[in-house]
Amino acid sequence: MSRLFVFVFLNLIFNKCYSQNAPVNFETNGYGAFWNWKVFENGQNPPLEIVANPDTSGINKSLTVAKYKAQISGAPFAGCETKHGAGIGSFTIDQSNMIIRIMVYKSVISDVGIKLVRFDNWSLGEIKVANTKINEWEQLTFDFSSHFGLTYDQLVVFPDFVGRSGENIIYFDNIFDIEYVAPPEEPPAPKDAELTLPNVCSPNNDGVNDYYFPLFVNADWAEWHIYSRYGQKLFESESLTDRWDGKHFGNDVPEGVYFITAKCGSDETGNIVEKKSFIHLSR
Ligand SMILES: [Ca+2]
Ligand SMILES: [Ca+2]
Repeated sequence: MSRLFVFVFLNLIFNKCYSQNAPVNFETNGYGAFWNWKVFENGQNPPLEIVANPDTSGINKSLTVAKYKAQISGAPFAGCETKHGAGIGSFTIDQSNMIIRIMVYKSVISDVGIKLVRFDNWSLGEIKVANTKINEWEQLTFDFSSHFGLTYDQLVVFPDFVGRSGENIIYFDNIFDIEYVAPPEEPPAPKDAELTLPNVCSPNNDGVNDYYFPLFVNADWAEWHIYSRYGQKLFESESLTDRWDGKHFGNDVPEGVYFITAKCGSDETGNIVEKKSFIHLSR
């Protein structure tokens, strides 16, 4: 055996024994899915199952998660635990891991407990935090800063720390993971400009159709002209908000048919819409 090989081998052993195997994400290539989890104080103690994520639409989009069936006959402190020295490994609480996170998906609001246990079964007891949401993934945070410097080799999870009136299914995942930060929301896709040309105008001050104006939607610019049936330009505008009052040089134009040509566009999408229409003007 070469020295290098011995060195690498010992290094592997060392890292295996004295490091924290985290995050516990129950993925095929991650940690937790193939550990020897023991369920306790939970009636017949149905085993912890590793199942497909029941809801990938929320903050936990991973493939697999742990499923715990808290039994009606189980104690409030029913839970599951890793084997001493295996699974989670052996680790010391320091700055990097003193805030412990877990994601849970529950159908009821109840405490979740996390307990860390030393090789000789000594422990400071669990810290409990209740979920605030039901039927969606939520990340819970446990402050273990008062455990600073302590070394543990067992992880215990109490998924539903409460007296219960029925079986509660609890999914959990991503223990000892980093804080979940929601990705920034995507800005809405820009929309094309739209143009509608009404075909009536009745400038008689009765409050109905007294002004003529094209209807612009999502437009950044516009250009529109109104002509008489003889081709005389009576009104022109480069505004999205102008209105024609049916006058030309201050005088009412006669009733009859007029023409409008209009175009508008969106700077964001680059589209341009161009339309022509009749206007039936009456008073
Ligand atoms: Ca997972
Ligand atoms: Ca009118």
